[in-house]
Amino acid sequence: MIKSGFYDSDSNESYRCLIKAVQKEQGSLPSVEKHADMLSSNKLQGLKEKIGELHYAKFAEQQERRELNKVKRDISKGALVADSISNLVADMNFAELPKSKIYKNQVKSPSSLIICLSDIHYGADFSIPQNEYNPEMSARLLDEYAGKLISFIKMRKDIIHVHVVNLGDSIEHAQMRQQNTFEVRKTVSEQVTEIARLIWKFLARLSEVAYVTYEGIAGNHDRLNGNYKNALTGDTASTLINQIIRSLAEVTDGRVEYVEAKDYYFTDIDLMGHSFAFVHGDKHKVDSNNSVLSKLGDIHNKHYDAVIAGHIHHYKMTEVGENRFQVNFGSFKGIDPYAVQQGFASSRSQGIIVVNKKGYEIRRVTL
Ligand SMILES: [Mn+2]
Repeated sequence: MIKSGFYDSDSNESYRCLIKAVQKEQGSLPSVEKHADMLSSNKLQGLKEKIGELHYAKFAEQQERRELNKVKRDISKGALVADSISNLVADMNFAELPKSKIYKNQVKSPSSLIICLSDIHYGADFSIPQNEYNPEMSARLLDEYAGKLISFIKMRKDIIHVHVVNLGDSIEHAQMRQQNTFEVRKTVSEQVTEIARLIWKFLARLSEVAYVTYEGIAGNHDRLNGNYKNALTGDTASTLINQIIRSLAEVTDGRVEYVEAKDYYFTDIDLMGHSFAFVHGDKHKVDSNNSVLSKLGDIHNKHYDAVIAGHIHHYKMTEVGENRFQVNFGSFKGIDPYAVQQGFASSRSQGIIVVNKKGYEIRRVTL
């Protein structure tokens, strides 16, 4: 009745019977079968309406959830970086750091040193007959590497400016490959903040004996989204690490200087008439394609002396032109279960380039 527009119609039983009696007299009352049909189709209609309402409610809820997730994502992106950095800075006891004596305006290096950090894979945790590796070892090896470099710089006496270039894969990540989740310790955010702190310590130690600049590019393990097809360009651990180092460099004024890499995945350094290009090695197959050096030169309109990469976890140097090289430096991680499975073996190593006006020398440093 309400649906037919009679809002104030009576609804008592006698009234209903009266209407029925009139309908029967007029012959407008439906047969028993038709009546059953009507009932079921009314029910069906009612059901459809209910489902429609539910659908709508669900849709509205989905919309709301989508909005909420977007807000959550936006907040967490900013909050993660901000939290990581503020916790790190709050925890840092700057008084404990070695005093830095050399500042930018004093720099006139007879020779310069490029120090590469590659494939630290912080967070990897495994023990196999051939090798073991874990976060504590990453810290120890970074310390050892710093010690070797400091002795070398002190011995040379002609190196004042040190350029540190991080070639990527600073973290192991946690969701990259299904099969490696059991060889991983710590969450991605812990991996990022802890390795940033260790890299900072490494830079601070070097700043005892040289003026230090730092820049870093991303490797395949640095992608925050494990699936490379869904990965946003630059959404990487190395972007976070760079931000942390930049913030620390700003508050410690002159100890270490942060330099923005040319790109998330590429950088280059011009030094005393020589030019060096740096990539991780996953996108540019430095180890197997000898034309990478000249191609990078074409893209960046520059004559590069050498291209330096990491990625393959072993040292490899190929002369691709007259005194021009394609180089892969080794890893901190060393041989891992994946390498064993693939039949590769290699030791831990990193690499440096000593540059002066007369030339340059690429060296492997064992760890
Ligand atoms: Mn790697």
